[in-house]
Amino acid sequence: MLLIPLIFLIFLSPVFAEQIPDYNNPYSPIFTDKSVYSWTDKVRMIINAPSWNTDAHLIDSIGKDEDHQIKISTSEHSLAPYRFTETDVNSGIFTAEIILTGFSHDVDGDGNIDTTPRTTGNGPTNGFLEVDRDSAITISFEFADGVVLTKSVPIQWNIGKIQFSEENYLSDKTALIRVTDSDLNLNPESLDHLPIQISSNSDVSGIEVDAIETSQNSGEFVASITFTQNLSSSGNRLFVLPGDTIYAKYNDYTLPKPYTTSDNLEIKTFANVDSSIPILQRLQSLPITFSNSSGNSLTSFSTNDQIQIVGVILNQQNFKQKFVYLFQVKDETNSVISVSWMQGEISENKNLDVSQSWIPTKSGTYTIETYVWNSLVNTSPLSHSLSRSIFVK
Ligand SMILES: [Ca+2]
Ligand SMILES: [Ca+2]
Ligand SMILES: [Ca+2]
Ligand SMILES: [Ca+2]
Repeated sequence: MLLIPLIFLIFLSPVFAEQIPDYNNPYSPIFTDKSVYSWTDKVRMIINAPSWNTDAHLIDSIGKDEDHQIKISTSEHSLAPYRFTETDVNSGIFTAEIILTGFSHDVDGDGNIDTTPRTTGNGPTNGFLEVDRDSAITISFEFADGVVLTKSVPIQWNIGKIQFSEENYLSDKTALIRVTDSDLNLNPESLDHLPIQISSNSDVSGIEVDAIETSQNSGEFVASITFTQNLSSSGNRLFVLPGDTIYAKYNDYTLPKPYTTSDNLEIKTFANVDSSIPILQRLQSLPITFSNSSGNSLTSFSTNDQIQIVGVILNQQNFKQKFVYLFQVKDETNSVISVSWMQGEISENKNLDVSQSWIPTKSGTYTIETYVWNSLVNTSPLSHSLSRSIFVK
């Protein structure tokens, strides 16, 4: 409670240093801590009324007497008289707060109403006021006989926002998801919760995580998740394979016009997850060997013999890896005379033999090169390329 008047004093001091009340012109020394409120916000109000500081040694209060009452109202409901109290014995600045209680509404689509609308209280801090979605609250104070000061502030719902803390994650990192929807700050005096659905390409049903409001009255909700490549999704742990896109979403049932109160909108976002292993180290490629059609090792080569070129790749990661293995044969002039490839997937912690046959038609020296890529489209190498030369008789 001590902090609030201080904030207002900082806010007010430049305004009132110069301003002189002129009751014949619009003069409204009533201030609110926000220019727009959501339906269940806390509203902090201040009225500058030095002439109501009747005792320089006592905390004065205003608004409670019938002739000069303060009224806080919407078109449907009102709190009156409502008492404001002086911030200090001799400040002439009066404050109060109320909590908006919205109207009966189901904010998460589970069929149950999540609000407790009520209008009660007489100030300075015990007030609750029912409000509609697109309305306004008006604070009025009969400052002097026949002089009524008023201030109106709109009340609106908002379309929520959701985002991951990064666009790209490595698979060993933690991801934060943040939702901003002040309409879901249902209780401005406690931390509210918001369930968020998270999924990945490899786990489309995914997980539901509990996002918690960052402070009692922030309307911002945060959850964190970790990734796993070899366990199933559970709690805040999501099964994700490197290369996946991950998705986060919730349904906003508190939408501004032109939506109606029965509409809802899926608020969603995505990010990418890549392996924490550098791409060139994801697979290991062993030196190629040669064999004949019966599988026996070849040490010399003749024209028109079928040569089986055999490579081995190793996946020491704890998740399966897609790959393209490409063979390329070049002659003495460095011209490519044969290219072939195979595409596949290698399981975690497994070796895989890959082979390709080639029949040389001319004698000479040939160079056989092999490449291991992630795909034929992006062609990022997953291991170093290898080459080996042979002489064909
Ligand atoms: Ca006083
Ligand atoms: Ca509900
Ligand atoms: Ca809250
Ligand atoms: Ca909303």
